[in-house]
Amino acid sequence: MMSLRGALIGCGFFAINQLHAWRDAEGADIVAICDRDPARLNLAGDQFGIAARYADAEEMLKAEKPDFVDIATTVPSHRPLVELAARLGIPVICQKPFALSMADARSMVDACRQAGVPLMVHENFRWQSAIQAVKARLDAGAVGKPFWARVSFRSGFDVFSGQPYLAEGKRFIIEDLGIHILDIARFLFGDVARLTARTARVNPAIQGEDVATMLLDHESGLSSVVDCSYATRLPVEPFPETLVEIDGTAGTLRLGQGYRLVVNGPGGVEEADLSPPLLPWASRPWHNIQESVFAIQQHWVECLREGREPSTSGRDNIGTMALVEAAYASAHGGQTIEMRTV
Ligand code: NAD
Ligand code: 89V
Repeated sequence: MMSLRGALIGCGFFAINQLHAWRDAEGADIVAICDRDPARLNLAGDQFGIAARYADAEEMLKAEKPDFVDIATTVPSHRPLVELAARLGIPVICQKPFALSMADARSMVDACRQAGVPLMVHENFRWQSAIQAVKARLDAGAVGKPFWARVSFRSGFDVFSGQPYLAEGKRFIIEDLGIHILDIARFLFGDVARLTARTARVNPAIQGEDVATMLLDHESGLSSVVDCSYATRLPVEPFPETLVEIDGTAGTLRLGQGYRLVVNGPGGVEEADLSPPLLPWASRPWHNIQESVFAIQQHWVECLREGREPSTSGRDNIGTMALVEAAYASAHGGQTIEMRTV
């Protein structure tokens, strides 16, 4: 079968991971890249041997007519680029955070639906193999019916040196990182009826919040705590691990630091090491995220070929975006937010 011809927009910090993963993915190749910064464009083009290089996304998409486009830019450019892809009838992947507002997110989803164009948000954290393994245990009934959970990401890692824009926005941890952790909570425990949040800024050198604690009432009746921090100094730095605790009617599950899984269920105690593989191009501590980038991109290729909706389609991601908006509204006003109002 012919490989799908992909084009990528935005050759910055994170796109290098996406380009590595595209090289590994079966059934797709990146044939053209675009960045309005010529230095970044040429660095990526030379590293990955891609000759077709453009400063303008519309020019690239019209000239190359790719089978899909991967938008790896930061959020302000997402809506114009996704809507451009929809107008040109090109299936589109868009990085997280998907949109600046719920209105923008809905507009992009509508534009792609009306054009009949598949749309996936590059929401990769649920694709980490440890998280997939937790989901498989839950689906198999390993702890019975879950009634309480905690999904936690606490770190003191310096994310600002690689991504300086993270220090500059009025919003930080919920929008950039919490969005992943909230998505994991939705992936594991389903949609949410109401949410309450509190935030803090501990690091005085940044503009936004770097600590967030959220209480989610899921539609299933389960309560989960989703907590994130970039102000937490632990003896062994866990970046970028997401820890999970689940209590169910028939047992408990713990995904602890060091990717240690302990499940206490009706069949006894299972202990497993869920450390992710170190892909040949990956580097610690990012290998966990890098593995999930490969997994989500391979998933996209399979979905596109088979005409299936991706796990993190634009439609699905509206649910995660809504949790982010609700968290900011709750932290700002102090009240609990009913999700149907977001
Ligand atoms: P970056 O600023 O390093 O790179 C973005 C690049 O896009 C820049 O080179 C910029 O010149 C280019 N660009 C922007 N608008 C453009 C346009 N209209 N046309 C052509 N080029 C354009 O940003 P980054 O750190 O690589 O982040 C990109 C996205 O990836 C962000 O949304 C971020 O949240 C996300 N991200 C995701 C993860 C993850 O694990 N899922 C990790 C890091 C970053
Ligand atoms: O996943 C992300 O979006 C990254 C990081 C893990 C550093 O928060 O920005």
